[in-house]
Amino acid sequence: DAGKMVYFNNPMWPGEAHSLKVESILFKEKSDYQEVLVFESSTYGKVLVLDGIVQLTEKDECAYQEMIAHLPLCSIPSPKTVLVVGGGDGGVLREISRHSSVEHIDICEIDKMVIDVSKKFFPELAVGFEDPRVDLHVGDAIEFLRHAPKGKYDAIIVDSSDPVGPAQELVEKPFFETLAQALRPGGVLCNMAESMWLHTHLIEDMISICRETFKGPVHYAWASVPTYPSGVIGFLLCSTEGPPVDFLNPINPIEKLDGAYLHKRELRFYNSEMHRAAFALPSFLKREVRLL
Ligand code: AAT
Repeated sequence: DAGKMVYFNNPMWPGEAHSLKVESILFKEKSDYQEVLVFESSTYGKVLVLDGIVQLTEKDECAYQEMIAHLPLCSIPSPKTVLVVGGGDGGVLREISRHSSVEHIDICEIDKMVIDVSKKFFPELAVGFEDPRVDLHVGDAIEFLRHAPKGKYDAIIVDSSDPVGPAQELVEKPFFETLAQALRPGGVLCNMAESMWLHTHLIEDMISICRETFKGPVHYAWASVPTYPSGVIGFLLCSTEGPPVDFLNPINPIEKLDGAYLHKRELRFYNSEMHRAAFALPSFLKREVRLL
């Protein structure tokens, strides 16, 4: 309702709510997988909400999409083949398209309604679909990865929703095993990894699954995203056995890219300094997830 605050409550963040003021509701429908809502907010631009959870706002999407894409892609010399899991809004595609070394981008999004809604209401994100290197697969990523050729990808970016609803299995071990198999030796994974304030146990579980599956170090990075619960979001980074990857010092720095991409949008959040800074962790997190 216009002029009212909308409060986001969810068992993922018990005992608190975050809220935004609504100017107008633009879209509200149930897809086969989730409830899809788009509204115009007073101060964060348009907002995409799935099953009552904010997925992005026009004002702060840059932080999430730029970090989840460039943390992995700037950590390997010349990424060529990339897979995006989820990400149906196109924002991560928009970021990947800045990398001219990339030859092929597969994206597997379960919900066609998210793609359609983004093309209608979020053209600054959906522009990512216009990149001719993009190959869109509408379907469940679990199924897609079961059939993915082994060793196909240099990088996989898991831009999925919280593990309630269609993304439930995307935080479980069998899924990570299929991710590892789909990566080439020395390939990299960047996985959305929730809030260090709210989901320490979930992060701990994901880290131990990744340590077992990828048999190498697992790194945690984070960024400020004001409209995500508790205002931060994390990313898990790991690589398959092969040429060692130094995530902490970008070998393929964004500042050296040639700028030959279709959309001309400037980076708003990510740079090499933010890349390095993202791996600095508070002491409590180092202790709790045993990253010390
Ligand atoms: N870039 C915006 C941020 C997102 S979108 C997450 C996407 O993952 C959604 O479009 C959802 O439909 C898709 N998705 C969920 N489950 C699956 C699945 N099994 N296979 C393929 N795609 C899936 C994430 C925001 C994170 C919010 C943090 N609180």
